[in-house]
Parts: sequence; C-alpha cells; structure tokens
Amino acid sequence: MSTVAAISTPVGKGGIAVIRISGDAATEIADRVFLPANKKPLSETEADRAVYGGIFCGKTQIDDGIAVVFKAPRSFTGEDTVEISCHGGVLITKRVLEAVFAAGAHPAGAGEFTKRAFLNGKLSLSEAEAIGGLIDAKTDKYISVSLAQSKGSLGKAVKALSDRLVFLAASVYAFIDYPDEDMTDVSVEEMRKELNSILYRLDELISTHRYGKAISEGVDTAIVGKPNTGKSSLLNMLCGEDRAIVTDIAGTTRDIVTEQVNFGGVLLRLSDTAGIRQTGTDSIVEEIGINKSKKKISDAEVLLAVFDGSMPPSSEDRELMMLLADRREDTVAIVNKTDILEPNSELLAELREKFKGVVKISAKTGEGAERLQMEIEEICGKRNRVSEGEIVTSARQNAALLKARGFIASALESLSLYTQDIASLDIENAVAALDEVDARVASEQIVNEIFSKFCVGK
Ligand SMILES: Nc1nc2c(ncn2[C@@H]2O[C@H](COP(=O)(O)OP(=O)(O)OP(=O)(O)O)[C@@H](O)[C@H]2O)c(=O)[nH]1
Ligand SMILES: [Mg+2]
Repeated sequence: MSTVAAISTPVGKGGIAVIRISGDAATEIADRVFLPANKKPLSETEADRAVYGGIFCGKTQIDDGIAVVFKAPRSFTGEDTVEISCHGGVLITKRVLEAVFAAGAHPAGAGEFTKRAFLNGKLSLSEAEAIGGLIDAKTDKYISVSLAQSKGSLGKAVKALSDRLVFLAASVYAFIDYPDEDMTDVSVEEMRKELNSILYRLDELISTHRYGKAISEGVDTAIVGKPNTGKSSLLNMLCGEDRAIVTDIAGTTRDIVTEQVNFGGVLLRLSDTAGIRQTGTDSIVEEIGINKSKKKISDAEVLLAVFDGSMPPSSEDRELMMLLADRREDTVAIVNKTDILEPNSELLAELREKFKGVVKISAKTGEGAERLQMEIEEICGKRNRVSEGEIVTSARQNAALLKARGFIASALESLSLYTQDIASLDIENAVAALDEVDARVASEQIVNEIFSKFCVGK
C-alpha cells in the first residue's frame, strides 16, 4: 500500500500541528524532510521516541519540531508511521505537508488512517466507528461512550453472544457429522434455554439504542400545546437565547422553529410548533401551521406537551391529550407558568392520569429545568442496566443486532416446529448478523470452532 500523509490536527491556528505519515516508506520520506538535531536519521532512530530537529523543504529549513517514529505493527495504523509536530500556523503546517508530499508521500483520503488501522486488524469495525464518534461528539456522554467503545466493549459484548451461538451450532453439527465421536450433545430444552438467554441479552443491548441515538445524533423532539401556553418560551429557555418570538397574542408561532440543544447530555433536535386550536376560515396561515403541528405529533420521537398551569384544563387541552393518547410513552407533560400560581389541581390530576411524566416548570424563571431533564433522559432510555461502553450508538450496529434478533427468534420457532439442525441454520445466520457489528466472517468460524472445541482431528 502506498505511503500517505495528512495533517492530523484540526485546520486553523494552534500551538502545534501534527503531520502523520503512514506506510512502508514513512521513515524514508520523513528522512528527506526532517533532520534530527543529533544528526541520526529517523530510519535509524528507536521507535516510540520523540526527537527534536529541523524541518526542511529541499535544502531550505521551514520550521523546527518534534518527530516520533512508530514501527509496524505498533502504530495506530499498524504500518510504519512518523508523526511530525511543527508550529501550528496555517501556512507553516501547509508548507510542511507539501514538503512531505514532495518527498514522496501521497495525500491521505478521508478516514484513511483509521481505514488502514481496520484493514491491518488494529481496530474492529465498531472500534473504528467509536473513534469517529469521539471526533464528532457533541455531548460529553457521547465522548465517554465512544471512548469505552473504542476500547472494544460493545464488540466484546457482541462477540460473547456470537461465541455462545457458535458453540450451540457447533455442538449440533458435530453431533450430526461425527455421531460416533461421543461429543457433547445439546438437548432441545438446553438449546431453547440458551437461545432465550441470548435473546434476553440481545434485547438489553438493542434497548440502549434510543439513548445511544439521543447522545450521538440527537432525538427529534417537538414542543406542542394549545396557543399561549409558553411553547416558544420553553424553546428559548432550553436554548438559552431568544430564538422564537414570544408574545401574549394566541397564535404567535406559525411556522416550525427548529434548534439543536445539548440538554444535560442528551442532544435534542427541538421543534417549536404552532399552538393547536380550532381556527376561523380567515386564518389560513395559522391553519397550515396547526396542521404541521399535528403532523409533528406523529413524526417526532419525543414530545414535550405544554399546558398552562395557571388555568383549569380547557377543551383545547383535552383535545391535545386525545391527540397524544397513542404517544403517551414518548410524551413529557409540562405544566408551565408555576411562577404565577400553584398549578391548577384539576389539570394536574388529569395529566397524571394520562401521562407517565408530568413536570412543573416556569419557562420564565427556568424553575423545574432539572426535573424536565430527568424526564427527558428517562424517555430516551437512560436508565439501562448495561455498562456505558455497551450503549449502541450507531444505526448500522443496531440494524445488525435487530437482524440477529430476528434469526434467533426464528431459531426458537424452528426448534419447536422442526429439528435442531434446522434451528442451527438460523443460528448461523444470527452469527453472521452479529458479526456484521464488527465485520468478522461467520461460517469459517463455526468450522474452526468445531475443530478447536471438540478435538475432532485427533
Ligand atoms: N408568567 C409566566 N409567563 C409565561 C411563562 N411562559 C410563557 N409566558 C407568557 O405567556 C405568553 C405566551 O408565551 P409564548 O411562549 O409565546 O407561548 P406559545 O405557546 O409559544 O404561544 P403560540 O405560539 O401563540 O402558540 C407570553 O406572554 C409569555 O411571556 C411562564 O413560565 N411564566
Ligand atoms: Mg409560540
């Protein structure tokens, strides 16, 4: 593979910048641009050690800095790598990179170092994705989850399940292929029990995805309610700025106003909507806004339904409760304007009957924000028993887990309707699906398993 180079630090001015060169010719190329102060070329320098020296373009010195040599396979990419730290000016960094290109390196493509690390077996697919997550993270929680995943914890959890499935399939096949070899046989009952236990664990992992998505990509969250309850005020409170127009005129918001907010570790993609009410034929614009609000009730992943706590429930409030009937699991009922009066008790009682989470707040003073945060986290599935590194953040991984789940369910069915070897086909498919999380090869693995675990070749 060719030797590539790129600036590995962000674009812009900084104290230092790092240029990474990776590939067979890395030290050879680095020797053409970097002259250590001790005169010993980098190709003869010990690995993992920082050396100070001058950086050259041809015969002209353009900067001075530090170089570190990593020898394959002990580097991030698994290839020979040299990292040169130079001064972090935009122009200087660019000139050092150009010098490295002139010395023979090719420009690295997007994500190329990580791709090489994956191809060289330094990283599994989920670890590589976790590194992407670390770089993209918009919430602290995503950083800590990605960090745990980059060390392979989700991969390990999935591998453990895949190993258990492989063991099951291997036991069945070994028995069929080598019936004389007194091999461990798994009874239908044992197999069913094990499959159910795997399914349970798989569901545990799948159930983390809602929260995983909430901390990585964000959740689509709509603020809905009748006019004048304080929806736009809530949006402004959550973003900490005057984003939407607030007036005491009912029907202020018409079009949907969207904003992305990191609310206590969960990324909310908020939409403030028009207040829902019956309108006269003269207010076409408001009517359109109201239809958009109603559509949001079915489209959004999380709903913040805002009620005016200073009044008893009105027919419009009750209409909203009806509209939200199917979405009660995803709705936080918010009783606003607690700074004016104690919330109306009739309203509170009705909301508590209809929704799981009811929170009293004042969008004006910010009171109740913490409780609201807890309710939103709860809806997003924060309370989960699995460890941080096992939170499924990527949609691709989740799809693979769901696929595996389908095959295991079907294996259980095959076990009831047919025979163990037919169930084993489903198990093999489930292993293949699980291995997609980390991109391994399945059936070959099953074969290896038979021979390693049962010593058939003795
Ligand atoms: N005292 C008090 N007033 C509030 C509070 N929240 C909103 N208001 C007032 O209620 C009125 C309506 O607020 P908005 O935020 O525009 O309400 P809305 O739900 O977006 O209204 P529409 O866009 O018309 O549907 C304004 O006069 C706000 O100042 C609150 O917590 N306390
Ligand atoms: Mg509004």
